[in-house]
Amino acid sequence: MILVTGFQGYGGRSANPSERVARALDGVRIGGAMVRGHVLPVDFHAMRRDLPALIDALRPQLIVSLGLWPGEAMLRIERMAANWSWFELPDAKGHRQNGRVIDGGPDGYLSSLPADMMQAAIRAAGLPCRQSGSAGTYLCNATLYTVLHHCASAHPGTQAGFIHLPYLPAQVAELLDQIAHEGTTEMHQRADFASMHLDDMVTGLRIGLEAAGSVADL
Ligand code: PCA
Repeated sequence: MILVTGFQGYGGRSANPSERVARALDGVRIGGAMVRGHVLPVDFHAMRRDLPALIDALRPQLIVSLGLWPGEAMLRIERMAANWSWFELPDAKGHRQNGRVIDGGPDGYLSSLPADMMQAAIRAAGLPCRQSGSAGTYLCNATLYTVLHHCASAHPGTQAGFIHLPYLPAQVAELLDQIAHEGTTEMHQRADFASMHLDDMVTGLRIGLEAAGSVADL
């Protein structure tokens, strides 16, 4: 089975595309495997506690976690996770993790997804996709680190990684209204207005999972 995780909304945003995509992919069949979509709260301690337990319970062959990266213009496959958090925003419980994701863990992990293949397949379908060398210092990086750390010790055969998503178009429309209403920032000061339609995100993810699944031999 394939585990796809998404996050609830955070930072005052009405929605999180990663939640919508994880729900849309739940129950989809990729190769011989079924996708299980799971939505996590934006809560550092809950993620650290619940995600390894979920992986132990489901024993997926492939894990792709998803999150929003405001301003990103395309599907963005993360290549690495750092054992460092610097939460600019408090999480849903008001916690700001500033320091290690896991005390005593290695400084970093590389994603075990076949990122080049996934990127090529997604682009061949006419959808924009790139790779990135940093998942940031907020909960998405902590999530990727936690998954890779857990798989390294408990599930060494599991392929795991993270894909950041752009805003949904409706979120940018809302943001534009909000900025105009506040009247404190000029449009040209902002660089976070890129968006992608939900259907394109879901199609891109499905194609990426098919490419990864062919390597994982699902
Ligand atoms: N994006 C945040 C955390 C939750 C989400 O969807 C991040 O990039 O860390």
